[in-house]
Amino acid sequence: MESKIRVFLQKYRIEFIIAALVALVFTAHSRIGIFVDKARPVDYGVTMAVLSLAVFLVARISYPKIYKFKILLSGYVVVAFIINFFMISTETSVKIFGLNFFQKSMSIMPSGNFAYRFLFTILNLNLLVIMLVNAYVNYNAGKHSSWVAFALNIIVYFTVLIILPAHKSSHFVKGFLQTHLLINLVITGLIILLSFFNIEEEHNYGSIIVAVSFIVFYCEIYSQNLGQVKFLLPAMEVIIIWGMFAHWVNCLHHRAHYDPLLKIYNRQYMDNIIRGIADIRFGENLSVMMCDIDHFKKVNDTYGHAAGDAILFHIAQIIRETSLPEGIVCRYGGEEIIVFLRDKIGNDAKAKAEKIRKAVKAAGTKFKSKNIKVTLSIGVASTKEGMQDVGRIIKKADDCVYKAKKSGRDKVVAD
Ligand code: GH3
Ligand code: MG
Ligand code: MG
Repeated sequence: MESKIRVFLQKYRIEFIIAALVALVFTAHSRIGIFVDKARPVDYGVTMAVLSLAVFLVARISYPKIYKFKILLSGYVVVAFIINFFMISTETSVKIFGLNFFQKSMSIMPSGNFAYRFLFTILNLNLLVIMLVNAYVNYNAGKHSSWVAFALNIIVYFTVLIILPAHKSSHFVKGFLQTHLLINLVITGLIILLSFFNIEEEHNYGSIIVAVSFIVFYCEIYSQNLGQVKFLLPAMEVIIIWGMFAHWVNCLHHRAHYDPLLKIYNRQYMDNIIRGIADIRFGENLSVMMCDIDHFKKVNDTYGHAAGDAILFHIAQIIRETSLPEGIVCRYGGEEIIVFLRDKIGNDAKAKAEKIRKAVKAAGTKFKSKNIKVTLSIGVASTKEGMQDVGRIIKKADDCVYKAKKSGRDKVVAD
């Protein structure tokens, strides 16, 4: 149990959340809010502009290098939020089409800071979307949707502000102000919950979003205290920039260990695991599953090598997803994939292998309007002696695959 918690804390990047909490406690218990509120608007504006530009640039520059849609999207929505914030908090009114609507008086309404509360709630909602979107999207699709999200954030926000007449009496405003706390509680709660999943494959970008959501939540509740909010916004941006960089470095580090076709760990990383120099800790109880696609040569011959590649990628993803959270998945050779299972031995490991076999059998890979199905043969071997015994169980799992093939394929054989 204790080692499980340790493993979890290693993976879960708690430092971002601690940083956010420190910023919140400091803000709540110091007079920093009053101090910031008295700062010259120009100084504050310049600070925020520089930080926002940095958020935008880190998001933009990292994207072609690591293809992380979530980073790009978070950069864009945060900058859109900052633009919105300055539009409603600026002292001077801005005339657009002869209308004076971007002025401070607009946001300080008798209805209890609707404009600010609504703005923070939208940002929180954006963070939830970032948690939910697919991490792997097409390069251009990712670029375009980030711009769309950016524009939507500004357009939707001001549309709501402009079309809501006499804010105080509007049903929407009333309803929102009655439920805003609950809404944000649910959103932040969901973000925390979602951050516990897919920790490894995301290098836990989720914990960064949780940290930001805490700050957003606080700002939403205490939005009437503009000085505190104004102090927390740059703090939030610093956390985001730090998080993006940490994520970027992590991705580059992992890239060296990834198979470019299958998007799982490569053989070199498997060797690192075996030699105990990978950043993964296994306990005493450990299993190995060796997966080999059945009659894959025939698939290549029938549908072509490109179809074979697409299937191989898809099968690797199924194995990776089904192996979570205990399984570490590496490409062993051509169409052979090895899974290291932490804390699962004997029948538990065999059950996991069965789950993988069934998932692969049930799924088909779409390729040029064809739905191609394949099956897996899996060999499983376990040990209670940890990594020092791994060489022996890999050999055993390999022998088990051979037995599975001989006895008709589409089977799990355990030692
Ligand atoms: P079985 O395992 O059921 O005995 O039959 P098999 O046809 O799968 O036999 P084997 O495992 O010996 O063959 C592996 C084949 O996988 C050979 C090769 O054409 C194919 N293969 C290996 N790597 C790749 C790859 O990266 N892409 C594609 N398309 N095919 C690959
Ligand atoms: Mg093979
Ligand atoms: Mg095969």
